[in-house]
Order: sequence, then C-alpha cells, then structure tokens
Amino acid sequence: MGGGGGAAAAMFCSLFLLLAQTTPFCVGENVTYDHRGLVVGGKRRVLISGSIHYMRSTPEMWPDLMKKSKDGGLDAIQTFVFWNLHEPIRGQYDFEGRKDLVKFVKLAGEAGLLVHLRIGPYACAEWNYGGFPLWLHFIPGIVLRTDNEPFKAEMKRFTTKIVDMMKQENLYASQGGPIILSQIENEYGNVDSAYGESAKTYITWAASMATSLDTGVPWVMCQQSNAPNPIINACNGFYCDQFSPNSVNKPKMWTENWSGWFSSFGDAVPYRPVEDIAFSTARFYQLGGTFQNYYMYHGGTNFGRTSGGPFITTTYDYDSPIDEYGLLRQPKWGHLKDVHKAIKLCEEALVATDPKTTSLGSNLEATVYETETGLCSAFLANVDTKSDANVKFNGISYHLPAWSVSILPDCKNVALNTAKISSVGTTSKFVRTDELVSVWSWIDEPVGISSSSAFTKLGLLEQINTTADQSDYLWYSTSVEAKGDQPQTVLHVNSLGHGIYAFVNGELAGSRRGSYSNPKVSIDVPINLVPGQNKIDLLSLTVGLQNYGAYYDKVGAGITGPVQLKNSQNGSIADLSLKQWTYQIGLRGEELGLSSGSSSLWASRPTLPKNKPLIWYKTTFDAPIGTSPVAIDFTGMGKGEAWINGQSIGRYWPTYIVQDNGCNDSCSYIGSFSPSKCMTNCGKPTQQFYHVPRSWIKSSANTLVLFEEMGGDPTQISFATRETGGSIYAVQQ
Ligand SMILES: *[C@@H]1O[C@H](CO)[C@@H](O)[C@H](O)[C@H]1NC(C)=O
Ligand SMILES: *[C@@H]1O[C@H](CO)[C@@H](O)[C@H](O)[C@H]1NC(C)=O
Ligand SMILES: *[C@@H]1O[C@H](CO)[C@@H](O)[C@H](O)[C@H]1NC(C)=O
Ligand SMILES: *[C@@H]1O[C@H](CO)[C@@H](O)[C@H](O)[C@H]1NC(C)=O
Ligand SMILES: *[C@H]1O[C@H](CO)[C@@H](O)[C@H](O)[C@H]1NC(C)=O
Repeated sequence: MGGGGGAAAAMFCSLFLLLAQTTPFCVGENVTYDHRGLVVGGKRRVLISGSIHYMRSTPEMWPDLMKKSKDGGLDAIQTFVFWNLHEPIRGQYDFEGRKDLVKFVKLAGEAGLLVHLRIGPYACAEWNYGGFPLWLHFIPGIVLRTDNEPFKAEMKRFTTKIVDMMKQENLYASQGGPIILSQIENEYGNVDSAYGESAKTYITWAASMATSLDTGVPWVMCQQSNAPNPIINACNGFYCDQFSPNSVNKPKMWTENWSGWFSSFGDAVPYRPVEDIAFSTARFYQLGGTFQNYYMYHGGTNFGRTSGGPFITTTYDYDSPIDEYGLLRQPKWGHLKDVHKAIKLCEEALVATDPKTTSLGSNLEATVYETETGLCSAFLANVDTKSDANVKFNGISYHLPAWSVSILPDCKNVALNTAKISSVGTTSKFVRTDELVSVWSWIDEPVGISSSSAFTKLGLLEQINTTADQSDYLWYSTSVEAKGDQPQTVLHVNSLGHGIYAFVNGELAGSRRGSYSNPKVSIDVPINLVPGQNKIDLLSLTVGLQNYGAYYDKVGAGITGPVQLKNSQNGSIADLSLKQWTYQIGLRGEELGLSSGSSSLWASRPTLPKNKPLIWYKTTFDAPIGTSPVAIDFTGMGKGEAWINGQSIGRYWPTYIVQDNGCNDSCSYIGSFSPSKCMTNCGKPTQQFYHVPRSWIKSSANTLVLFEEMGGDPTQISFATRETGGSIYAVQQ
C-alpha cells in the first residue's frame, strides 16, 4: 500500500490504543500463517474466537457483547456477511442500523478484539435462503454455487464490494485494522460431489478470485479438504481434534465449534453441557490446534423473516455462552473463560513447537509442547467415557475424571481440568412484568383474493418462484361447481410446504404444518359442498427458506399438487390441479402496511375476536420499567408475526408443542455429543418468549401489531424481563 494509506492505518492504530487500553496486534502488517498458526503482527498466535452475527442483535447491544466477549477471554469475533440483507434489490445496498458492518467491525477493534470476516457469500447459518438474495434465482441461466458464469459474476461483485468497503475504512490488519482473516464459500465440501466436475473448477476459481482481492490477510474455506493454496482449509463441528489441514504448511484451524445447536419450531431445544465444550476445546489445542471459534458465542435473534431452515425458530440462542438477550449464560461463560485463561498460559510453548503425544494407558494421553529453551506446557486427557483415572506424569500423580483434559502450563501444575467447574455465576430467568395490554383493536384479513394485483393462471404455481419471498403467504383460489346433493367429499391437497390453511366457502376446513425434518405437507379434509359454485381458497405459507444442502435453492415450496376432490372411498371425483387458479401474493394487511400501526383502518370495535383465524391485532403499551432485556410471552396466541413500533421481532408460534419424549434436563457431558443427546422443552412450546430489543421501545405509547393466522387470544399475552439471579416470579429458565 502507498505511504498515505500507511499513515491513515497508523492513526487508526493509535485510536485503537487509546480506546482499548490494550491493543491486540496493532501493526499494519500482513497476516500470514505457517504450520503452527496465524502470524499476526509478526508473531505466531494461539487464538480463541467466537461468532456473533451483527444482524442478530442491535447496534445498541454490540458494545456490551464485545466487552463480554473480551472479558470471556476471546481474541476474535467471527461473523458472516449476509448478502440478502445488504443487497435486497440487485444493485441497491443497505448498510444501515443492524446492517452496519463497518460499525460492528470498528467496535470489535475498539474492544481490543480481532475479526474473522466470513464473506461467503454463501453463509448457511440457519439464515433465510442461506444468505443469498432471492433475485439471484431469477437471473437467466444461473446455477448457484458452481462453475457458472452468471453466478460467479455476482459472487465476485458482492465479495469485492465488501472487501473494498473494509479496505476503505482501513479495517484489515494489513492496514492496522482488526480483520485478521476472511472466508470464501462455506462448507461446500459437504455437498460438492452433487455438483460434479464443476465443483472443482468453481473452488479453484473462488480461491483465486478471493486471493486476487489483495487483503493482506489469509482466507479460509471450511470443510473443504481440497482448498487450493494459499487458502487454509478449516474444520467445523462438535470436535475437531482429529482434523488435519491439507498441507503441512497450514495451521490447524477450527472455524465452528458448535457451542450448542439451533432449534426449530416443533422440535425439542438442544443444549450442550459446558464440560463437553471445554473438553473439545482443550483437546483441539492439545492436538496441535491454534485457532478455534465458538459457533455461536452469542447467537441472538432471527428478527423479521430472516430465519431459514425451514422452521428455524425466531430465537437463535444456540445455548451460547452469552444468551439471546445479551446476558451471561452461567456456568458456560465463566468456565470457558477459565479454559481460555489456562490455554493462554500455554501460548508461548504452543506456538514454538509441535506437540508430542504419548499414551498413559487405555484412553489416556499426555501431550507435551517442550522447547530446547525450556518452555514446557502439557495436556493430560482421559477420553474414556466410563472411568475416572489416576495417571503418573513426570513422576507426579494426577486425577483425571472421565472425558476430561487437565491443562498444565508449566508441565507440572494443573491450571484447570475441563470437568471441574470452579466459576460461579447465576443463570438468567424470565420474570413476568405488570405491564398490561388490555385495549386491542383489530382488522380482519379477508379469506381468499382481495387484492387488485391478483392474477390468474392455468395450473398450480410453485410458491418461491411466484412470491420471490416478498411474503410468507400465497393464496391459491378456485371454485368448483357441485350438482345437486353431493355425498361427503374429501379435499386432498399436496404441497412442498411449509403449511396450508384450506378454506371452503369462506370457512376454515382444515390446516396442516410441516417441520424442519419434513417440510412437505398434504391434507385430506372432509368438506361439504353446496349445490352450485363452491369457493376453495388455499393459503400456503413458508416458514423461512431452506439454507443448506446441494441445490437447496431449488427445493421449492407451495401447493404444486395434486389438488383433488375425492369421495369417501378415496375415489377421485375431480382433479383441480390443472384448473384455472387465481393467485394473490401476500396479505391485504401487508399491502396496506398494517404492521406500522398507523393505518386509519384501525379502530376499536365492540367484540374482540378470539381464536379466529386471519386477524390483525393492535395495542399500545408502556416499556417495562428498568433496563433489563424485554421479551413477550406469546402464550395464548397461535402462529403469526409481531411488530413493535413497526419493526418485526419475528415469527411467533407458541402452539407448536414439542413431542413429550427424548428430553433430559440433566444430560451427562460424558461421551460424544450430538444435538439429540441433550434436549429440553419436551411437551412445551419450542419457543414461548420472544426478544423485544430495548432500543426499539420508548417509555410509553409503544405500538404492538400482530398478524395471527390460526387463531389466538391476544389478551393472554404478557411481557417479561430477562433477569440475572432468579426470582420467585421466575416462570422459565
Ligand atoms: C501484503 O499483502 C498484499 C496484498 O496481498 C501484497 O500485495 C503485499 O505484497 C504484501 N506485503 C508483504 C510485505 O508481503
Ligand atoms: C422456478 O422457475 C424456474 C424457471 O421457470 C424453473 O426452472 C424451476 O424449476 C422453478 N422452481 C421450482 C421449485 O419449481
Ligand atoms: C386415501 O388415500 C390416501 C393416500 O392416497 C391415504 O393416505 C388415505 O389413508 C386414504 N384414505 C382412505 C379412507 O382410504
Ligand atoms: C438423563 O440423564 C441422566 C444423567 O446422564 C441419566 O442418568 C438418565 O438416565 C437420563 N434419562 C433419560 C430419560 O435419558
Ligand atoms: C467440535 O467439538 C466436538 C467435541 O469436542 C468434536 O467431537 C467435534 O468433532 C468438533 N467438531 C468438528 C467439526 O471437529
């Protein structure tokens, strides 16, 4: 870079120094790597990183999240960059508010943290459509994530846009900024075989495209064993201790150590015991790792319609060390902080030499990092799933609980055993508040077609192609003529998902919802046809677009048929699939902008409808007193979306109850973890509480608007605050 840029970088560095007291590696020097680790500011480093996705919290929360990350012993923050958030319309960029990536990166730097920027631009991340904007799908000739010219042109344009933004603000470490690492693509190696030979040429292209952007910091590809030089291939998963990079010249890096797991509506909520994460982290550094990232360190919230899946919940808490509301999850946060401290005491030895591992018995391993200059750090592991053990190491006895690692920074004294939690700290709980919301106004959402932009087509249309995801909803409407007296008829509807409400002559006849593991739905509902014309209105809905899998972008949704009328013996009376259908994208209330709460159509009317489908509700409320994070308990409502002062807090669905088996609130940390091993919320809603960011509410006269699709009683809704320390009023952990 030129002299002018250097001066700017130096200035930025001194700014860091002032603001952060301690500067991490504030030298405008390229980040490089070798076999033992990343070289930052001229020094090989052992680095501990954690994921926080900026758009899953608010700018008002960021400084506190950064501080808690730094206090928790992290060196770096990792985030994805979600393309569909920043370029909702091709060529129209948005980096405001929660999308202010530059501000987020700067705040990390000011908190003394480094940044791993995963540009992707494919992200996965349980995010709507994996982070891709829907308009990509409509570019003629495009095939996503393969050696396809239209796709590569768009991917290169967006990647370059982000890199240039970062460079302009001097945010790369090579310019004195906090970004030490980038990422191109994501977990492509998991699916690349489905893309044939083009997968290889695509990856080669992606690597050279990224490298040509000259950031002065390395790029990684995770789960990509054939990542071309100089891209570092990194590991994602619950354990990465057995992973090796594809070259001896690359460091062993773990880009996603899953601190917990996501949850989906209707499924139990997974959690991961901290002793097991601590074990996996210690094992990774024991066996030569030098960079690890917790996915997630703060999971946050899928506001609006940003969750993917389908069926991913609005909460993206992830059982992370910092909970959805920004409070410390204990003892997870505290114990991992202690683990980080112990690992950092070993840093000098870890970066200086290769580990030497010897057996101390069955399932017992000692790993030593020892230099000729007298540095020595050791890890003693008991990977047995049953028995504790006493081992002799250098003539001294050590007790190793099953499934644990002891860290000995001086090869003698135990700084920490991963199974022994010494950090104390109270967990957080929801506490019901007194805020009452009693006065509601309401507006009916009409059944069937109500918009002048409705259109007619022969046959059934795939939903995503039709709505371009402008709304969760698509109406399919037709009519059938019944002659004389019809015996009982069954309406059969087949859909790719994710849910259907079937109305006959304006009345709800039946509904069905899918799930994360099986989003497709079909219904067979008995209906009564009247002589003459009968109106059939099918409301099809999506619950977040798929984000993972080969060609996931083409999976589709909606009623693709068949739609049939059958008699009670299952014989087909009529196939409606090829008939003329009228389509309406979205709801009338969406077209009218009811979510803002300001429409003149809102008026209190005498009887508040309860447990009726398709109703918009509105109320006003005062902020719960204090400064604690706020949540709404949606008990009493069915399914829908909620807006606070015009901003969507996401989809709510408290009536999707988890099956009553397979949960265990006191799951053992011993043995290999999987998300189905430790689950909670059986027999309860997957998600009952929904985050309302404090910064979105004023002290009084706040508007809450709901669109309720299946039927609920809004007078049962209550507010809660999230409090550390518990209380007799606590209603849920
Ligand atoms: C630093 O990286 C940039 C961009 O990749 C490159 O052009 C430059 O030569 C590197 N500088 C050094 C000193 O290696
Ligand atoms: C969407 O439309 C495109 C172009 O007409 C078609 O190739 C594709 O199969 C459709 N997708 C689905 C899921 O039906
Ligand atoms: C009718 O057929 C469907 C599938 O074709 C089947 O699931 C259903 O059980 C059948 N119903 C009766 C009453 O036979
Ligand atoms: C729950 O976990 C505990 C502790 O690991 C175990 O003893 C118990 O058998 C488990 N219960 C179920 C129902 O899995
Ligand atoms: C993450 O850590 C767990 C537990 O240590 C391990 O089993 C898993 O393989 C790790 N994930 C990956 C991708 O390595």
